[in-house]
Amino acid sequence: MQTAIPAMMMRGGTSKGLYFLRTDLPGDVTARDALLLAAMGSPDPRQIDGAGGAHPLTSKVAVVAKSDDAAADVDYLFLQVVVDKAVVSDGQNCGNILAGVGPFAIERGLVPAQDGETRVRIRMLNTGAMAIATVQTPGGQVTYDGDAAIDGVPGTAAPVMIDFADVAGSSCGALLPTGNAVDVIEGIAATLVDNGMPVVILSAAEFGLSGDESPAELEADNTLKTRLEKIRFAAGQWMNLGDVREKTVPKMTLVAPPRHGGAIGTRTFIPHRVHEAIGVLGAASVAAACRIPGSVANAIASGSSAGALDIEHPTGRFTVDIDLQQDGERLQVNRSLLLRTARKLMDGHVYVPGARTC
Ligand code: NQM
Repeated sequence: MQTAIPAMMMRGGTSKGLYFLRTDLPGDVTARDALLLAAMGSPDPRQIDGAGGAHPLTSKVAVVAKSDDAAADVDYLFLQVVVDKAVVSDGQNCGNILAGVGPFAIERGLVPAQDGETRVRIRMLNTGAMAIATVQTPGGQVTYDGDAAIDGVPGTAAPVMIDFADVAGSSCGALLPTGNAVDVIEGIAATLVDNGMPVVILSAAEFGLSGDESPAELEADNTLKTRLEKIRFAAGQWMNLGDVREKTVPKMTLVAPPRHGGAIGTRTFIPHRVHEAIGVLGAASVAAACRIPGSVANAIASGSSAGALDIEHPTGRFTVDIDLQQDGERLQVNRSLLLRTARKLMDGHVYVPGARTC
């Protein structure tokens, strides 16, 4: 016997996952996680018996509900379903999957669509921070067609603008959790930053790399991975994240001078596979670091000191419009604005083995 659970599969930005209404999932977290593991086909490196795509970027879940917070329309909980372990983690947020939350919420009737575009105020439960997504809704219907292009996704689609007002320090308590623009860990200069995603920024040159290596080349470098993991464990403690051995944060971003006209080159370990592009909030954190005097990224970045920054990544660029102000010692990120697209891929039921018990 199988149990059918209503679900929508969407591409959100450069990621893909299943979107659920909270009311369609068990309230008990252990039962919910068991169901999600079965739905995605984890643990299994190929996720052959489920809907997951055998990579962290395609093994993601959004749980969406009407919000009881007057400042938000909907609540969004992001869950990372680990591909090869029986682990479901709420320990990080995901800005790419966030791009599909507005369209999904409108399609499921949680938010009324306007004629033209609809602003959806989203409370991101992983961190408590807010985002506003602007969804294209001509004639009061969500449209996925459009001419917005984002690197890492073929073709074009309708734009989803995402505006983050208050994400700095949302996981670590401060934009710079140690209070320093640079710390030295395992003999390597590192910037520990959280503008929505905890990220450790390191110069690729410190590891003898150009920063232009492919994800596959970096993933094949076991010595590099061992060194980065040692730095990550130490950085996790310094960033108020505790023991991060089983966590997917902090992300490890190697930076290098730009090669394609952008502000900075990046390669990001998330944290064990290398991102084919860069995460949304990961990019927002790197962009903030580019503007922080004395940081590892600031020393390498080129370009203007205000407005939009192009973060280069393995499949193109990611533009983040960032407003960071320094008031004496205090650094304040007023907003991080960026463009994503999303597309509904499937709407129906996902089937999991067995009868539903709760
Ligand atoms: O940083 C991958 C992704 C992400 C996260 C990861 C993300 C973000 O690209 O906001 O989007 O870093 O695990 O989906």
